[in-house]
Amino acid sequence: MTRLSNDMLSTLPSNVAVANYDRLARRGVVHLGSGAFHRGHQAAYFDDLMAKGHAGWMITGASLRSDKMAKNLNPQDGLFIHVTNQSATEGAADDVPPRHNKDYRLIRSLAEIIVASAEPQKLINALADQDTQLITLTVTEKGYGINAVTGKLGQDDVDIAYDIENPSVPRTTIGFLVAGLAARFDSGGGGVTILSCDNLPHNGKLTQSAVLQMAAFHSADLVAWIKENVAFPSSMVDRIVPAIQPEHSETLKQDLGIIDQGLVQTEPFSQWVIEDWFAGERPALEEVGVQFVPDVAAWEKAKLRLLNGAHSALAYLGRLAGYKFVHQAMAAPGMAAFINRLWDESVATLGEIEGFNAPIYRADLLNRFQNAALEHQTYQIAMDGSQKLPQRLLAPLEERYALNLSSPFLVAAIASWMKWQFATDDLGKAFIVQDPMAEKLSEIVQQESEDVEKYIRRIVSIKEIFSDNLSQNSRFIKDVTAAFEICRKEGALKLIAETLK
Ligand code: CS2
Repeated sequence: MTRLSNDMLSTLPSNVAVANYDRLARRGVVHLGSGAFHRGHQAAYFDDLMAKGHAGWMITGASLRSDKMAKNLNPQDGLFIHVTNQSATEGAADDVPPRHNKDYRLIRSLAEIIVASAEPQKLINALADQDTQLITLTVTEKGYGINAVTGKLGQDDVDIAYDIENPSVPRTTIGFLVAGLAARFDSGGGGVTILSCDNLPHNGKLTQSAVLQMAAFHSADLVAWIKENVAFPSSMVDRIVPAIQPEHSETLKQDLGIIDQGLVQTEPFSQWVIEDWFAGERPALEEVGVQFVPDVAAWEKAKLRLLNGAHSALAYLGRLAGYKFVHQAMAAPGMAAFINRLWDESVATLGEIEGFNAPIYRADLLNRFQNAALEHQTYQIAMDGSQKLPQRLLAPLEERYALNLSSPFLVAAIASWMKWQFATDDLGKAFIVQDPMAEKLSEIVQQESEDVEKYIRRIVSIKEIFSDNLSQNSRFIKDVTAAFEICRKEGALKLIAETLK
């Protein structure tokens, strides 16, 4: 069996769609964080764009530390298979095995992956290169080095502190961006756009703020140049891209007869809304389904609170109750009703959004969450909860308390995250809490597991997660303590049932 590469493309099965364009044309994009989401989302848009005749938007990818992606993709000349997977079981009788619709395509837009820790200068040069018009980022919520509450660059973070001291050999995303911009400034490389594609509110402003704070340690001239020459549009990205498991690669071998270590599988749905603020050349992404809008904030908020908020609820409640996949959690007793009620609470915090139809959006989300072919693991979504909770569940809750509205479903979802920190599910099975704050959270669990009230008080006093408005709100403390008690003593399914009563 052959591994995917340029040399074997003539033998690719005919059911794999391949777009034709010049891969040796300009590399217009540098992308930081070449994980599955980037390959399932942005890389597919640029593949479509170049297929439409807009040459020169090839991507140089980069991983900050790990060489895994480079080892997977570079021997394949950056090529990988992209599968969209949709279960098509509707109307089928119970005894008919589920049918899945799969569409295969080859993505050719990725040129290579640089490992920044091994070759920092190579990445800095790519960022500064005149050809680079757009720098895109998927570095996860924790990748911005900013304290979510104060908005300040986390100088107590060892890596950020290192980058301030060692600006020419940085370690962090923000350190590399600033080093790249400094080299661009020095070499007269011209304006550039830095486009965050992470699930954070105001992701463009956040990136700009982090970059300017870091640049201030270089020079005032650099800060002034960035203000003049670099655009930081916000964007809302949406596509469910579950992590690939070994069995998916095995299925690919059986289906197509090839080995692909860069395989990505995703759903048919995809959305990208970008604030129309560019420096340098703007790719004509509107021709391949991207929406350019004057202000993306309302879209980001709707997606974070509806899709991602429900995802986190499904992850904690569902996985605690023992469900491995999202579509299974959706079928748990009471879950679909719970999610609908959670949306009733969150949707009321959104206001009018032009072009956004909440009932249709919610109906689509239900279908997307029920897509059994995706095999999206609840555990994957549960990761990094401390970074996700504020924008997904805590912000709408805080706004609702301010209006004196009760929100039992948001509260129950938050309570299940508090129970998650005990690292044991309702069947008594232990798991690992993966979170940048795991150590601190686990210490609180160790010290206070016998005293529920103390436990809750200490958790809500974590300033990086909970605002003062919530931690000092006695109604919130009372509500969340009651929900947490049910979840701890009787499990997630009981909490769902009680909240629905
Ligand atoms: C998920 C997101 O893992 C998670 O936290 O909620 O990755 C989600 O699948 C995407 O935002 C969908 O666009």
